[in-house]
Amino acid sequence: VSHPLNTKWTLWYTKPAIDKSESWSDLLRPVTSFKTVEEFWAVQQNVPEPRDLPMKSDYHVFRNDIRPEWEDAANAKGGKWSAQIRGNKHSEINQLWLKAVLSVIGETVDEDESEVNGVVLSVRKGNFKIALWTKSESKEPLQKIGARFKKILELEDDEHLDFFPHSIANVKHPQPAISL
Ligand code: M7G
Repeated sequence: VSHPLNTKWTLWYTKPAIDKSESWSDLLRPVTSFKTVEEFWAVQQNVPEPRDLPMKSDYHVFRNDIRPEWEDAANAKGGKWSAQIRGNKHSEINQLWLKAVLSVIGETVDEDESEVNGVVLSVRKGNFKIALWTKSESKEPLQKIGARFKKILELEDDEHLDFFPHSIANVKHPQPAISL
């Protein structure tokens, strides 16, 4: 028996740059796609878990043929709900990432299935980040999705979930458009 997901999803990986000659497009690659719950678990069991990924790498899980880039037409007018995972939660990062991915591919984070394009894990110096990428930056639907995502990530009240439109992706110290 196989349980189809609403859409096909692709896992992408950004490998860390070895030197500055390597550009973003040299580093980002699709790993594999899945269309059913069973295929997802097979992928999950065969790729390294977040805690075993190298510094400066990312996982991206994106819907259909959407590339995990600001420039993709599906992302261009959207943004991301982004959370830093505190150091004392690093032992839980594998579980938190799994919960985030399940909420996205199971469509539980967005009841209308229309706003969510994908989810990203970033391994950075001293912290992990998890971000939910949305199709639009219109505030009304985003609030609901953000509130739900904050629960899924088990963030405390004093831990922020911040929304950044992709239009400011190149700003040095961007201010979030919304903060929950
Ligand atoms: P990041 O991972 O969003 O930020 O981008 P962080 O490392 O501060 O967490 C890091 C760098 O990767 C950016 O400065 C860009 O050079 C490149 N990069 C990341 N993303 C998501 C994109 C993208 O969507 N398009 C392009 N062109 N470059 C990107």
